[in-house]
Amino acid sequence: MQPCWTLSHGSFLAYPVCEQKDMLRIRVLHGPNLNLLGTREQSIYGTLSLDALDSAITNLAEELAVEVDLRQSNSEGELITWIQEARTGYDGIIINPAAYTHTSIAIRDAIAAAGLPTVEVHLSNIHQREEFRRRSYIAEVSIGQISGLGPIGYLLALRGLYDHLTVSQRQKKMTAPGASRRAAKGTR
Ligand code: CA2
Repeated sequence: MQPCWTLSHGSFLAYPVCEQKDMLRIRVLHGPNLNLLGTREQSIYGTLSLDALDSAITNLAEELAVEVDLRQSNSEGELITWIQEARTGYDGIIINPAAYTHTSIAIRDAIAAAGLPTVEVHLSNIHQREEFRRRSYIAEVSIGQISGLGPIGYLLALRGLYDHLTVSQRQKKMTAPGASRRAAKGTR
């Protein structure tokens, strides 16, 4: 891993502050009842357990050199706290809010307030099921929604969010003062 450095007291001292400062950090949140994955309702939600799903997400994250923080809660308040906390230290959120998708203005407000690019994921196709599942309070505050593709949906969400974040980082660098001068000189 590349070390990264920070300058302290002008340029006299340089400390290694983290293994890789530019490493993206993504929080992955699973909502209520998703801890039961693989144990019941397999015809709708499949046979994969939550642990196996989290391992697949972790493996892809390692491949992309992204740090992921994976959490599940049955409590709306806990999910909201984790979204609020993500504001400091995280670059984006992947969330399957489960049934709160269709009811929680509070989760929607927390995502809007966090201001982080968020991808909404559903294992099942919420648009093909009961009428009440078609309404998502989360979609309007998300950069995208993946629904109906099963566990692969989380992996696509990670790839999509990674792409979104790296493109936006590249664009920020390009528009930063002096960027065109540095680009012309071939320096970073
Ligand atoms: O399809 C999805 O991922 C959902 O978010 C799952 C929620 C449902 O309320 C949403 O409409 C769509 C339900 C999660 C319940 O998960 C279970 C898993 C195994 C057994 C029982 C429930």
